[in-house]
Amino acid sequence: MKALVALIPLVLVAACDRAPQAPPTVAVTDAWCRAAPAGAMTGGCYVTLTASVEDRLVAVETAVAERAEIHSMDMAGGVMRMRKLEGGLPLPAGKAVALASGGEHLMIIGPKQALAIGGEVPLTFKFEKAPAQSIQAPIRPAVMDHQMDHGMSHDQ
Ligand SMILES: [Cu+2]
Repeated sequence: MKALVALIPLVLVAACDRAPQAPPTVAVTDAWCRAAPAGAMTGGCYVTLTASVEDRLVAVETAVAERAEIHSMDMAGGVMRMRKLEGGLPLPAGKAVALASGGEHLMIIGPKQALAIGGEVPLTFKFEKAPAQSIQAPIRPAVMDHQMDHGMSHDQ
C-alpha cells in the first residue's frame, strides 16, 4: 500500500507537464495533382504543409496508384534529377513548406487510372508527430513551363 501512495504524486506531475501543449497538427493546403493520361507510368502532386511544431512528412498514400513517394529535385550537370526522400520531408515549426512544380513533389507511381482534369486524387499524409490527414487533391492541367518527363533521370 505504501508503494502505491508514493506513486500518485509522480503521475500528477506527468499529467500537468503535458496539459498546456496543444497536440501537434499539420495544415495541408493548396493540394493539386497534374493530369496524366491512362497508362502513364507516373503522376505528380503538389501541396503546401505547415506544421504547428517541428515535424516530418514520413509517407504519403493513395488508393489510385501502386504507391506514392516523396521526391526532391535538383540540377546536376545541367540535368534535372529526382531522388526519393528516404527519411521523409522535414517540416519546421510554423513554416509553410511548399511542394511545388520544379522542386519537391509527390510522385504517384503506377496510376491505376487516368488522372483526368476535373477529377480528384485521394491522398493520405502521414507525419512523425501530427495525426495523419486525408484530403482530395483536384486534378489540373500540367504547368507547361515546368513540364518534364518524370519517366527519365530518376536516380533511385
Ligand atoms: Cu519525381
